[in-house]
Amino acid sequence: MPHTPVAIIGAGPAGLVLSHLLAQGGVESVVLERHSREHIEQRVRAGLMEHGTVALLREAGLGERMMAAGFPHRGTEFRVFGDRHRIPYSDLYGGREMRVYPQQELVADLVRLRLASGAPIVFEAEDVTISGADSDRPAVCYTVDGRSERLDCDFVAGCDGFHGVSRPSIPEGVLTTYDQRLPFGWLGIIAAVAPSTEEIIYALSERGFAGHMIRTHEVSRFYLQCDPDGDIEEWPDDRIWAELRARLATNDGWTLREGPILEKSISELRSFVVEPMQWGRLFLAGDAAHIVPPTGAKGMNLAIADAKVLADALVRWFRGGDSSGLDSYSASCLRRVWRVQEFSTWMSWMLHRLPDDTPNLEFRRALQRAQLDYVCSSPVAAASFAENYVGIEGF
Ligand code: RFL
Repeated sequence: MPHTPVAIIGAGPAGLVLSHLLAQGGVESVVLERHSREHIEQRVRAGLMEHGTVALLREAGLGERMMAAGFPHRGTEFRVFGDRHRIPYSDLYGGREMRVYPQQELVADLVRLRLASGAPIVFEAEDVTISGADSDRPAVCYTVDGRSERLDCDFVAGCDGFHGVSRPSIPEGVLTTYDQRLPFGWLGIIAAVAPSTEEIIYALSERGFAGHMIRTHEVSRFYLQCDPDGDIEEWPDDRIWAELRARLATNDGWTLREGPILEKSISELRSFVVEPMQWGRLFLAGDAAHIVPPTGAKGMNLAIADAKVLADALVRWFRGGDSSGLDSYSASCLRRVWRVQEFSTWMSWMLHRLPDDTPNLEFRRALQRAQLDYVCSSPVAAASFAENYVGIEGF
């Protein structure tokens, strides 16, 4: 029966970074991925990396292409009813900068480096099941090319995202679940057009939120607040551009570049956390354990941070049987997760048009304007935003 120290389910940022850090600590692993290599290397998602994420990837020798092809990001713009306010977050937080680098590029780098080192990734692994996670002999079964396989292991890392199999394989009653849906949706588009800005724009207008994110010199990402239960068919391309123009309009003549829309989809803004992020020898990391509203651009960063904590803990266990890192894994990660949940929720409420059925609507809108005024005018408030946005050191 094949055996591996750590079976990793999922080749997203969490699973791949974990596999590399384990290998560097002398611990072998097998990564099982449901999709093909092509699929995961083209799946467009996040793009903004915290200062700490960049440092971690560089220290691990995984950041060469990220440094060559990505670009630095040091400030962000809050566009409030047409008025522009730049938050120089890097200057406000000790010069720490973020980096723009598309998630699928990072995934491609991590896959290439892992395969080049001769370490296995099983793509198109179907029907993955976990057994014995509450014993000291877990196993993972799966099917590939029509063959049934079984992998015995010492630990299972559930890095298979929000819709994976790891979390649902934990018996009912073990986990406490927190699940909150915000009353906002995001229509996200990818357009084949150079960015109209050098720094990310978060805009609030009478018509709702609009975001202009940056990906590459040729491709840009935009978001529009919409009904989370809305139908994408209601959003033809010309309506999307008209709405972006209206919501991003400034009082000083800024113009928006437009281009062909390559992809569009609607997603909800949701907070989800399970506690603890572990059951027996099954450890959850990344979106498998938590998702955050995308406003703060934190999902991928949290996934990589979990992978680092888990890798350090497993390496200590395999080197000398020290289980202290595994015992504290969940609590260490959850401290950061809850900080990010609070920040992303705060940012979401501050930047979206409140729904008409919000209780005490006019009062809440007045509070929202006061909050935006504070963040845009007080260096102390802006510094707090900067610390959270860049990623708080030590959390
Ligand atoms: P991932 O990236 O979802 O990777 C999980 C991997 O597990 C595989 N998998 C399975 N493999 C084997 N067996 C199974 N049964 C499996 N089930 C699933 C999947 O195919 C996948 O390869 O999770 P991970 O590693 O935890 O990383 C988390 C991040 O990907 C996520 O937090 C962010 O992408 C969230 N997110 C964004 N975050 C940002 O910070 N900024 C953004 O702009 C941003 N945009 C997004 C996003 C997530 C999106 N999704 C999930 C719909 C845009 C989108 C569209």
